[in-house]
Amino acid sequence: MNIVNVDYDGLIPNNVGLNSDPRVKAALEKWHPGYINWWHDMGPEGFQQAIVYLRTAVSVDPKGWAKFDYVRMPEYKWGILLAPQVEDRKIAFGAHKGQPVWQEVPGEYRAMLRRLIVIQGDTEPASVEQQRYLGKTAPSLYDLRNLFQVNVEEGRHLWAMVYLLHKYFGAEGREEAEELLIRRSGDADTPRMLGAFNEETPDWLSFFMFTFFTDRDGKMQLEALAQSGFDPLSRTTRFMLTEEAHHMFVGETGVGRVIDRTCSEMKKAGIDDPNNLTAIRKLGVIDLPTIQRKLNLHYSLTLDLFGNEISTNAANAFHSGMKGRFHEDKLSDDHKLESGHYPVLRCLNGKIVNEDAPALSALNMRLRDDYTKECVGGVERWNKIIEKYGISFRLTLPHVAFHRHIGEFAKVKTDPTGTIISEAEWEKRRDEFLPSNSDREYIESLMKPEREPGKFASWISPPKVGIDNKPGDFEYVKLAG
Ligand code: BYC
Repeated sequence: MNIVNVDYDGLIPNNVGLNSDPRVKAALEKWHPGYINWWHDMGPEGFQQAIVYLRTAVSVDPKGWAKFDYVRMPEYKWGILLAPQVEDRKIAFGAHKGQPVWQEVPGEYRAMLRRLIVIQGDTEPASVEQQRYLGKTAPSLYDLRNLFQVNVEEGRHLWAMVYLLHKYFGAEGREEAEELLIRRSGDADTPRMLGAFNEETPDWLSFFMFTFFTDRDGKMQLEALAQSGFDPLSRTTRFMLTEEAHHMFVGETGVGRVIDRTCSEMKKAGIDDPNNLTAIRKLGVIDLPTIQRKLNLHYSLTLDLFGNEISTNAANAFHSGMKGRFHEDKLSDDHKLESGHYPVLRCLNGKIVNEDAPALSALNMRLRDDYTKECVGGVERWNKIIEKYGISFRLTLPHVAFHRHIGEFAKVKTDPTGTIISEAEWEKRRDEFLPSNSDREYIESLMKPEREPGKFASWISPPKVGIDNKPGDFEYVKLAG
């Protein structure tokens, strides 16, 4: 088997030698029709026949792993791809540090590992479900194509987790794989597992915020799983990270292009005051305060995905060698964390205070801090766009205590600066902090599809370069009929 090149002949492209693993091959082939049914039912609505210029992974060689071509989405080649095995790899952290990595599931960690894989797997189809109506209002064919690229790759990430379940978890794994096709984002009876994946993605600004903020949680979690001492999980997630980078690019440049259009139209119209919403909205662009409110919403929803600040689950996952820290291999401590502390923001006696917690229990917090650092970088790049136009407005991340549903701060209400406020004040000021109904209605009024190659909706600037270096008027999606 050539690990770098993918076997493309069968139903399921792969570099895991499926042909010589008849049990897993048969199980996956049995799962396949259910997946295709799910894609037809819950995938992008109204575009199953469209021909889309998509990237497909054909190798795991970092120098050239993808090819671009026109594909009908249900015919996309969803494959199983693991990054090459690192010879003599050792467990890098936790109680088993220094021992060879596991190629099979260690019995005592089976339940924990299964839970991590199932949670990871559950988020992938959830995001496709959340985004399924967006195609109808895409601001350009370029953006439509990017949406579909993200969607098919989230589908592939589901395959990645389902492979692990089928290969390593026997009958239980098969059951979990079935369940992954049954839960539905936002469903009252069978919701997706994590909160943010049951929220709506009602418009394109939300989509861009989601791919900036929530896909970045995906990146951080995948980075932590890529450190895993269970080698197949490490290799799977390492390759997933290659694809994930584009999703965050779509988010960051998407929000950046919205900001750019707003600022340039304000300048053209001679409007300096970013809070003059009436005048700005007449220009058919999204005002900066509304962008800030959307940012507040998506950042706070995503912070919930890091779990509780103090978590024995997280401590156990680390101690067992199943889930590491961000860039574990680049950190220079003992990688065991049996002693030592980490500062954790807590809510004690109605006050937000910084308290040292045992480092092992504070791992969710630590990953969340690493995440926030990356978010700050992106927000600063957005601010540079605003500065370029000389408009006096700065986007900021809200305080981590703001609008939380999981962890320390779920029990209090704060404003975006982290000042604790009463329920009554929260109710009164909510629309200052988070998108209001009128913000939503306004944004919705802008969501008119633009289907002509090279044209863009009024509220978003064109990208600087095309996908795969294609020219500005390239027909990224050939619509059926
Ligand atoms: N919603 O001990 P705790 C992505 C539950 S995104 C609902 O703090 P832990 C993507 C928790 O399950 C990345 N429930 O939990 C992005 C636990 O319940 P049980 C997805 C929540 O384990 C965009 C209880 O509360 N991958 O890839 O330390 C598009 C106690 O909590 C939530 C992963 O998350 C919540 N937000 O931390 C597509 C990696 N938070 O078991 C894809 C795998 C906590 O006591 N998951 N709970 O009933 C994990 O590592 C961890 O499970 C979590 C939670 C970080 C999620």
